[in-house]
Amino acid sequence: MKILVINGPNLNMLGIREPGIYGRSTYDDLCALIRQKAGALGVDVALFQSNSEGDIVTRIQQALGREDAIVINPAAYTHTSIAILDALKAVALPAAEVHISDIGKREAFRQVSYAGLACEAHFIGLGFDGYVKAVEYLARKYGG
Ligand code: CA2
Repeated sequence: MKILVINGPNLNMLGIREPGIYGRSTYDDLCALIRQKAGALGVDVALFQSNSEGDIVTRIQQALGREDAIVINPAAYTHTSIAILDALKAVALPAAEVHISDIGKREAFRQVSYAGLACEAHFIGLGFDGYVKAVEYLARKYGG
């Protein structure tokens, strides 16, 4: 099974600023954690991070025929991007939404998740463990 993990804008800055909200570990640490857990589950992972909405839409489209499921943290685009929602609906692959912080307990503008409407599972406020749980969920449900 192949899972695409998508991270949106500014998540490449993890560990560099705002450690109070997002922790001290870096984006490279996150990638290593996901690779290690996926390896243990016998799952192939592709890791993609972009600061650009269009590039995220394009990568979601490219998942058709390439990956079997998607884990996505669209970061700030969560709350604004109907284009990412439409791309997830268009490819219709099983998808899980992840947020490091608990967006339900933050500002009012973070209370809407457009991308989440196309996701069947949500791992919110669990830190990096949310990605591990999302990969586990998709591997258990859809893995060979
Ligand atoms: O909690 C999450 O995972 C978020 O998706 C993170 C986004 C935020 O806009 C969402 O509302 C919730 C922000 C990612 C920015 O990451 C940074 C990392 C280090 C320093 C500054 C920002």
